[in-house]
Amino acid sequence: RYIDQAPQFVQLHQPRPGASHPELVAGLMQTPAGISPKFFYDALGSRLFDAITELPEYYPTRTEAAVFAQHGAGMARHVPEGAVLLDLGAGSCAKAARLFPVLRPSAYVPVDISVDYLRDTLAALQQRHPDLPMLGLGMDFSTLFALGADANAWLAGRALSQQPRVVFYPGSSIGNFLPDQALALLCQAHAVCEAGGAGGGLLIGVDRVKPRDVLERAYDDELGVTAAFNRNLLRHVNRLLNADFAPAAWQHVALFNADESRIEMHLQAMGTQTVRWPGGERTFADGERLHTENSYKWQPQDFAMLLREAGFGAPKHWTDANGWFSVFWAPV
Ligand code: AVJ
Repeated sequence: RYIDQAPQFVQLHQPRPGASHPELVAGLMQTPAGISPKFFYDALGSRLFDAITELPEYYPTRTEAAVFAQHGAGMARHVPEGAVLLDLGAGSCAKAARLFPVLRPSAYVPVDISVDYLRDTLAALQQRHPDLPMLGLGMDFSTLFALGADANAWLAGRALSQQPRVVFYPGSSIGNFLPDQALALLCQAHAVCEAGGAGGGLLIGVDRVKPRDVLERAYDDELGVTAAFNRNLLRHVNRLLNADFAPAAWQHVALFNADESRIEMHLQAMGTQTVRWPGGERTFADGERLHTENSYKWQPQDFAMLLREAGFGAPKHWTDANGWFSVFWAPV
């Protein structure tokens, strides 16, 4: 067969150079300063993240894959076939693609903020699955309710509105959110599932509390890929704001904050650093830190409670032999 089929694609929102970025500037002006981790994912940042997942120290991706490999059959007894599969933070779309044979989705709707990267990976995936309707959504899914009009019209046009909806949120990306924000996002995911046919739910990967040295090594690898990923944020900010961060003058810091149960990543100024952009500037003292990411590590019983609070039914739970990473199925 000769097929030249492009997936449908809706670009709802993307951080653009030249636009004003009040949220970004406000974070830079605060003390301590902070930048949202969503700004990691320009085209290079998405690729650096993919490289991180190959590192020996970065256990989450391969541990989660092992949980899916070992318990896939058990999961398939709960997760409905023929669902509309919504993939949050799809990135390379590889994890969802591995579920296609098991879940036989009726449509695939990946959502990612890194629009250009998603467009490329999705086009390749559509070639391999020419009969599976695919709709890419380029958006920041912390505003998931915006799934609304575009996606709903697209589903209605294919008579898929009444299929069950499975929200797939792997990789412990939920860890980027403060517990309150995580709850808000799960509530939105619940609303999205509830709007579809019966049997839907949320399939989500969550990283767990474990010994500090394992955690800190995973976020400060020997090759320095995570350090490059962290500093690349400054290159992205330079482009977005027309700012003049010198990435080489910032040291990568990753530490486990046990009180908050989260890995924190920071960039620490080596020497006094003044950063300028049209309309503003900020001076950082030697050793001052810019907070770039939280990655929460959950206890499974606490996460199960969060799912119930968000409105889901009693969750199913699978883990690996070490109890390092959990996958939950939370039915609507
Ligand atoms: C994509 C948010 C799950 O927190 O482990 C990896 C991002 N940051 N190494 C994580 C990340 C540094 C990752 N998430």
